[in-house]
Amino acid sequence: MKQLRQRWMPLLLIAGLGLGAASATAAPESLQDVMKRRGLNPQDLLAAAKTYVPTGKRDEFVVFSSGGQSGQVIVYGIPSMRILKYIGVFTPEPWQGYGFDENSRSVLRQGRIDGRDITWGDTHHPAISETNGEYDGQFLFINDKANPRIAVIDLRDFETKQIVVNPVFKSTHGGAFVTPNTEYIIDAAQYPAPLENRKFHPLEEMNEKYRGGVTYWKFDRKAGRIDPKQSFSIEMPPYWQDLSDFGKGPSDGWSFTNSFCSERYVGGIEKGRPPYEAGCSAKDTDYLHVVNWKKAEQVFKAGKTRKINGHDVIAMDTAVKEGILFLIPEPKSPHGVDVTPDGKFIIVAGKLDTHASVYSFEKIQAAIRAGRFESKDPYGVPVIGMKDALHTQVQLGLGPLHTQYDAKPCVAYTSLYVDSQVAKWDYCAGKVLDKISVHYNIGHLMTMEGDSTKPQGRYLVALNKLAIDRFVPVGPLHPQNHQLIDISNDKMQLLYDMPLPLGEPHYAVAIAANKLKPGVRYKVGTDSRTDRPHPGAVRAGEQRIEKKGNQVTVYGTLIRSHITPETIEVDVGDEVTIHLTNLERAQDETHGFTVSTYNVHASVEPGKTVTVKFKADKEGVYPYYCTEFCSALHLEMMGYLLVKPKGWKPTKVGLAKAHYTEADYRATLKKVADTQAVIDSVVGYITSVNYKDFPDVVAMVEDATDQLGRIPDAKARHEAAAAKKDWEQANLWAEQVWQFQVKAADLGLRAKTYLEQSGARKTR
Ligand code: K7E
Ligand code: CUA
Repeated sequence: MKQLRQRWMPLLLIAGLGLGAASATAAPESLQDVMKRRGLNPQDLLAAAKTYVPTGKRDEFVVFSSGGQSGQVIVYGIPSMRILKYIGVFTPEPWQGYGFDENSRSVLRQGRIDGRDITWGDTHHPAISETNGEYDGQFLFINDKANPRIAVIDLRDFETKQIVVNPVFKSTHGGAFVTPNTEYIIDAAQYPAPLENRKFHPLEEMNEKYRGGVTYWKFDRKAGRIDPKQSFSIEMPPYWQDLSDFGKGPSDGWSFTNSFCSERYVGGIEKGRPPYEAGCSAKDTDYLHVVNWKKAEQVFKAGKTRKINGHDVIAMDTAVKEGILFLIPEPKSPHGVDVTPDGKFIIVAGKLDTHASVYSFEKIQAAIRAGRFESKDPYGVPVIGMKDALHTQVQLGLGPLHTQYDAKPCVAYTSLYVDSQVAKWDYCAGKVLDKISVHYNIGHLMTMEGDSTKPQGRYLVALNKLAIDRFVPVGPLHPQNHQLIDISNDKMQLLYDMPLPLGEPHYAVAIAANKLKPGVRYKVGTDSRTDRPHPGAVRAGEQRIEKKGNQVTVYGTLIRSHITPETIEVDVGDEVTIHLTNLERAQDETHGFTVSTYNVHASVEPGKTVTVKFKADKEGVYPYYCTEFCSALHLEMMGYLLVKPKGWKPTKVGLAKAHYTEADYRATLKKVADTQAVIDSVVGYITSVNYKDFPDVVAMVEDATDQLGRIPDAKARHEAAAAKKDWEQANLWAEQVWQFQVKAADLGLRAKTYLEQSGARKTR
């Protein structure tokens, strides 16, 4: 430190800083100093201490947030609110190669509608797979409202594996929510439309020809995919179905979907009619749809369905006849419907009502069993009286939307959109416990594992629609604002504001971090989008280029810091397919791959095989290279695609020579010997401790051994060249030996650091 100060002193003097100033700033600030300088109060410090995660430490919870209009999923940690990842889902994501390599493009292609690529999504509700009602950390689902689709993300590698298109709806909103054992994922329609594809009916036929409904997507957990053939929908009246939730515990086997605009109002301000917003909120109540999905499943399996667009739909009259579908009035223009963790109650909040309504599952069942219905709706669906189904109603404030649950029994949190508040209340006793203001206009809110049977409490995130004055201005489009709130005490405490600049995240789910067990590498040669061996995978030494007619297929590999092959020669007009396998085993040793101006990109994590494909329709010379800074020689990890014009003949043979001398060769040998000494000392250290207890280190050691194993061949070549006094060849092959050493040493040093930081113990 003293030495450093002495070295910098002349510079400080030149910069015009006197000695006095230098020594004043050199004294470390105390906590009091920092508080004073930054204007922080003790409450701020407490909040900071509750969210700060020191370097080397990790978050307790992981959040999967909808990426809104970005069509992606945002992953961040709690309590730090640090962003960990964006997962490409409905939208191409270049870093992950999503949409720029063939394997991920095949996932995006599943999301085509009417033969059209749809490369954006309006993501709303993520859901984590559950086992016995608890989050199991295996899969994540998320819906696209605009283009009615659901995606499956595997949490073993955080990659999107499947997109399914809803066959009967034109927009969906009430998904994704899962059954307690993830047999089904629900998605409900939003805006009614004719169910038959490409069928026109005028708005005047809204009541007769337009329909809503609910889809139950069957999830095959073993395959890790939705099975569309085992999935079905229930036709519903053209009320605008909205959010949904599945029952659990006593209410397992049932699902709940609310609705708005049960007026079935048709606007048309152009024709002098009052607008949708007026007509759709005229009545005091809308309908909660109560569905016996276990019975619906039997009806579907018994074949009592109608095929619409090739998909099984249980018709409304069948649903009524079989006792599958019931309605209950709910006040007014409701939004959220959330089943309590014990499965006994269903809480509905009406946007235009100040109450939250707590429906009792037991009372609903009693009414159904007794055949006690107050009426039928225009489609013959039995309507249970509101008072026959209500447990209680609690006045919370203006614009209640969504409800989440605490670890403490009976405690719920409801977002108040108009009041910009979160209300903490007791749904058993029916009273408000606390309120906190948020900034501003909260939509969803989320507690830790809050959709499961075992909410973890602790923290709540308010997903606010407006950020207005919270952040440094960045133009008229503001970031979103996720506010972290401590709910572990009686009074809620606001801890942190996080700007999210990637679309409007409608909803988010949080899981205990220790439940996630993602892998760090693939089995060599895996197609990560199908989880199967990739047919284009090769091992070291099997690389080749095949040409059949105008089809050129490259079977290549990637390993620090080398792309095999280094040259790809094709004729203009050839169709080029490049399969690339990353042979690395070391953690985080990802290589990227792109070819200049052909709009392809791949992210090739350890063990993965990825394919890029393009038509070489422009003659010329196109460098390809690795796009991840993967080693000291990353910039050299490149090659050339040569696209030769028609009828091209070589005119010059052999490459330019650099003319190295014997002295150069001797100098390189010296460098090789010095590097070997470094390697020997690192190897000495690693083998002196229990490194075999650390799988990550074992992987690095394997990779390093691979690199060292390639030295004897290069060594034989430089020695043979030296014997013939071909100093050019001798020097270059000696350089190659050094390249292998450098890569091995890099791995060895990383392994050593890892072991030292992980407290490895001496074994000899
Ligand atoms: Cu924006 Cu759940 Cu789609 Cu409410 S939804 S806010
Ligand atoms: Cu591989 Cu850079």
